[in-house]
Amino acid sequence: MSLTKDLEKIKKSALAAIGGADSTDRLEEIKVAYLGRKGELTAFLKNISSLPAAEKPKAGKAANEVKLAIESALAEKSAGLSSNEMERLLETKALDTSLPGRIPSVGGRHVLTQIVDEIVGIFLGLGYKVAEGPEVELDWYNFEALNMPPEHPARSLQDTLYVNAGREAVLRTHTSPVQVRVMEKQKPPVYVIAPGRVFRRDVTDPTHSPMFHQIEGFAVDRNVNFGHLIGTLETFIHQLFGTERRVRLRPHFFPYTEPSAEVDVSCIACGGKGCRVCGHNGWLEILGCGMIDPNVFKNVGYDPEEYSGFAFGMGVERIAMLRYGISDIRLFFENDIRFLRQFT
Ligand code: 2U9
Repeated sequence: MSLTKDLEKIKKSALAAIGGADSTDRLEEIKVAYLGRKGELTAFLKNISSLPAAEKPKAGKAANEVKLAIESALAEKSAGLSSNEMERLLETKALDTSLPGRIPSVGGRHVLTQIVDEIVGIFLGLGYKVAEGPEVELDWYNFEALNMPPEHPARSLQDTLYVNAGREAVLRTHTSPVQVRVMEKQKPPVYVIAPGRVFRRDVTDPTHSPMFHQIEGFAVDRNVNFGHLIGTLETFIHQLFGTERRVRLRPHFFPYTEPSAEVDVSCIACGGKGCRVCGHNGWLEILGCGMIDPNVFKNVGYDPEEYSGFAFGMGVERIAMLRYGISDIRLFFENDIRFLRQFT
């Protein structure tokens, strides 16, 4: 009899407490007080095992009924409190669910990075490897090894930014030193592409910047000839600008290649008819190239009787300017988001 009374008391006080709870936190406290590990009802349930066997089933059943009643009262009250609390929050915190969300801004690769990646991708497809090297170079790698002796005009003070008073160290004026370093370390065959920043003592204007980007490439193997060079560059130009482009070479001079040539592509804006982009002559100059001078091979310990090779170089900004009709190189480096966003 007293067991039933005890149970009734627990149920009554639990339901009263639940009824009076004014927050979900309070409700949680009540749940622990009755149904938790040290809760009142839990203690009662534990006691059942010490009852005489005849009383156990009845007491167990009654206790379970009370447990179910408390649980359902808790659930009902909890649902009510939660929606009240949400309403209160909506009122007090003035959450405006009609306000449009902020669109996260997505970054993108710089237009020059995109061009470099594209060009490098084409040469990776042709079996070339990528090499990089230091931007501060020794005179040997930037000039001397490339067949540019001390009095050569290409290293005049106007062109080169020297790093120390003794002029042994320079900011590299091209990425060719990367290839000299590759040849020093590796025996042919080598097929390498070298992208990177280069520096020249130029006054900034719409087509000149003291820092710009180059991609150079070279191939050294047995029996490499000028035909391989032309075939490689034509394949590259067709992939970059489209197979409808024509390619022409004009003789030129570079200290590190012999023979040398400049390479033109039929105008990518007018197709060769003549327009403002190509200066009304139908062609755009985009590359320099040639067969690597035997003196360069001797400087890195390659036997020019055994090996031959070709090299080529291009300015990344120039290619981007032609492709997108950009008339001022400085736009690439000002980081004006309105300019950059056009290319992402
Ligand atoms: C080695 C031997 C030869 C790289 C070459 C050019 C021709 C070239 C210019 C294009 C526009 C530089 O950015 S630019 O001003 N480059 O015309 N570059 S052949 O010749 C090499 C390189 C490395 C060992």
